[in-house]
Amino acid sequence: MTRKKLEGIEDYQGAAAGWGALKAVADAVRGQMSPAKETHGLLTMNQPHGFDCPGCAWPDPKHTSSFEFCENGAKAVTWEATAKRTTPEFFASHTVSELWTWQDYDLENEGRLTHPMVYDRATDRYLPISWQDAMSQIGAALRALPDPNMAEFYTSGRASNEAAFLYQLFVREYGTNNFPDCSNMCHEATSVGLPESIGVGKGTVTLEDFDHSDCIFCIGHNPGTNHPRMLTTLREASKRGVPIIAINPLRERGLERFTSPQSPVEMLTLDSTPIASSYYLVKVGGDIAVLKGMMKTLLALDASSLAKGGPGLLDREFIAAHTTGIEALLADIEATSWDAIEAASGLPRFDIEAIGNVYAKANRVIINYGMGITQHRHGTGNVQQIANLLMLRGNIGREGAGISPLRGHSNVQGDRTVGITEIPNDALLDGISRVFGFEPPRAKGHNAVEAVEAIRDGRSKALICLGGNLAVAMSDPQATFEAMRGLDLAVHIATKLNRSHLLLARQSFILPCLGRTEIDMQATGPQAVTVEDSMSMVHASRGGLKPASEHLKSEPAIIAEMAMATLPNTKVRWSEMIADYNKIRDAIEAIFPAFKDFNARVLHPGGFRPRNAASEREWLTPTKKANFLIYPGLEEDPPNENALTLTTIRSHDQYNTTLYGLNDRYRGIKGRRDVVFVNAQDLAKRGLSHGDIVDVSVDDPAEQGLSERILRGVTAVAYKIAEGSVAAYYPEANVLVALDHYDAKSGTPSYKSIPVQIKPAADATSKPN
Ligand SMILES: Nc1nc2c(c(=O)[nH]1)N[C@H]1C(S)=C(S)[C@@H](COP(=O)(O)OP(=O)(O)OC[C@H]3O[C@@H](n4cnc5c(=O)[nH]c(N)nc54)[C@H](O)[C@@H]3O)O[C@H]1N2
Ligand SMILES: Nc1nc2c(c(=O)[nH]1)N[C@H]1C(S)=C(S)[C@@H](COP(=O)(O)OP(=O)(O)OC[C@H]3O[C@@H](n4cnc5c(=O)[nH]c(N)nc54)[C@H](O)[C@@H]3O)O[C@H]1N2
Ligand SMILES: [Mo]
Repeated sequence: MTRKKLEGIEDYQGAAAGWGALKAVADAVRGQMSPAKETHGLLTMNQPHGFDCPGCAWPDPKHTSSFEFCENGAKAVTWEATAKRTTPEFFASHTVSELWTWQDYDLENEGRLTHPMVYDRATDRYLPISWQDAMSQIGAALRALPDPNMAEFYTSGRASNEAAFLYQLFVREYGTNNFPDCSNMCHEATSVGLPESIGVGKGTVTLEDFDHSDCIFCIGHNPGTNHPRMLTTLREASKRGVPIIAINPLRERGLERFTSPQSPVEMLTLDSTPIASSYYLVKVGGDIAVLKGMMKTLLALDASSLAKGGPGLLDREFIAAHTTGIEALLADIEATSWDAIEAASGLPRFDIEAIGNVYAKANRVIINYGMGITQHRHGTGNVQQIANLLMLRGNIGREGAGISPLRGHSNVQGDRTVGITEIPNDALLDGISRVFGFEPPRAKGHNAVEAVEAIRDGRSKALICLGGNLAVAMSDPQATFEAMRGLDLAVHIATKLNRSHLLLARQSFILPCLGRTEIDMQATGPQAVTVEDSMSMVHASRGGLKPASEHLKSEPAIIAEMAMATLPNTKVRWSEMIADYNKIRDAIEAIFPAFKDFNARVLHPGGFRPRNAASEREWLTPTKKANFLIYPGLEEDPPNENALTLTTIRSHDQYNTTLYGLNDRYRGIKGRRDVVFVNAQDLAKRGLSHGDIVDVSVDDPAEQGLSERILRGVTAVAYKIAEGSVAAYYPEANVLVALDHYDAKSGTPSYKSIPVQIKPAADATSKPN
């Protein structure tokens, strides 16, 4: 089929990374920083003595001798280490009402925040304020709330272990467990699902396991964009002939072919390494069906092996010694028909049997997964079916095998480890009470959706944000924005200006902090912080750049000052811990046994891995076994033949709500984001064609076509995407996600599964290109 030529939309022919990546970095660097800084910053990234890349949570190889080049890591660093500044003069010349009309990209592109600011209603501007005045006003406002549970304390996953630990300590001494965090919108289905299955809410593999694996699955994640350093690992495996199977509704270039910038030969010869050996375009939301189909195939192969007198294909020793629930699982798989599996997955039985065969033949399997699995109404069910599939062949807790959730933010996993959770366990609370001598609250707090609901309903009146852009990241901007404008107090600890800061409360503050790349100087000298990657390695991070402004404070220091200003009778010696972060780590060690000898072990280049019981086949579940768990049925929403299912995705030029630019190179999109990716058949069925301007609206039978949730005037792009599935960019598409559209078990918004209709744009004034 020849395609219409459209402005900014073409087919991308190259492999992932390669020269295009180098050029993209050069472009980003030119726009943001001075050359001397750039070289220093990039060269110390992910080195044993440098800073941890704020890009993603993929681990570093043990012996990092040369820095691993990564386009998107470099963009994250240049965006933070930019030479641009958002100063008091900037705020003086723009009212907040004016800034509200700016694009998100333009707000952050003003550069680093330099001064603490307070909103002034009379002039509709943010004005500079001293740290001391800001803190005493914030402390007074928090003390004035009738109940500490009327405040929400949000965390975004860049915060270090030290910052996150102090934050949870402050908030619990203040008296609440209201810890909405970005993890609630991300891997909560993992944090809730895996403890029930295997007793820990984290993955069980290490980077070394990839060297020993003989089969790797990539389900619902896009490593070329979101975990680019993973491509190096996948490339090695691919070169060893390991089958790599991608299950994804979109053809993603990073999963297909990769030119390694680490390989001079590939760069010079324009050669590339194929990544996925097979690629299956599952329907959005069809993963449970594929996983059950694979289990069905495995059980059939097992039965035929046994019938021929063979040993069978299930790991019966593992199942007997280590698990419960196998009978119920077998009954559920037995009762699931191939017709239903084909309908829900969009894949023919033949394909699923082929994947099941590869799985059954391999001895050491790793399954990686990301947001394509977790951000669904059945996200927890998805995660637990992955665990089931692995457990059937004993693929958990041995070398070269295991479950590998790819975490999002560079320290989102560590933040959880050191206590950022709305559902704290007794060990954590007893530890706090033993070490610090106050009684932390025991009642469950709010997750991210519950926090926004409480704010909307007026039950919560204060919002403190340790980083992030909660209002834009959250579903339902219509409801969320309005809710946040009803707050009494909003405090944002941030590096850059974003839309959440412009949703004004009665009192609003912006507190500028140091970034990862910068020197953190305290009374005893420059400090290091620690982070935990996707594979649970805890390691140190030391910034080397001069801070963006002399008025910046570190996140731990800001939290400590807020605590002292809020809690006059605090039991915690905040100043001592800020003077020397080793004391924060001592306190972490005193509460969490896994951090024994924290300060000594973190000095080890590459860090250390706190014990992961499931990796050693110790199951910290109530049954003391790993549990096979059932998800009834295959569908997450009632089937509706006319609706399409929309998933929301990240472009190659974005970090969550931060847009570095408007290109999405691997998907062939240039200079724009107003597109919806649709299968050509689905376009034809609706009488539409590539390039038509369409409205995407939520298919809500109750609203009978009167849905208020509409993404207007986007260009339909015919794309290699599973039939029945469509995709649009996050966060623009959040207008289509209702606040109550989430996984009932984990509260994770189902950003990846929204039933929609696509129709020619109502406003036909915008002509197709
Ligand atoms: N450069 C960069 N790096 C990042 C981020 C970033 O924004 N930019 N964000 C960070 C964060 S916080 C996170 S959580 C991670 C996110 O990393 P990913 O998990 O890769 O996130 P998404 O871009 O949302 O993409 C999910 C992938 O799942 C596919 N998908 C969508 N729906 C389904 C489905 O129903 N089933 C299956 N099998 N697949 C589906 C999409 O096609 C896409 O390829 O990346 C982190 N790293
Ligand atoms: N539709 C849809 N919605 C989604 C998703 C999706 O796939 N689809 N993904 C969800 C996911 S996985 C996540 S994790 C959330 C992300 O939600 P958040 O974590 O809240 O959002 P970010 O865009 O990462 O936050 C960017 C802001 O963080 C601040 N910042 C950057 N670095 C630092 C720092 O070092 N310190 C401090 N204090 N601030 C800093 C800057 O001010 C910047 O503007 O979005 C969720 N929303
Ligand atoms: Mo995330």
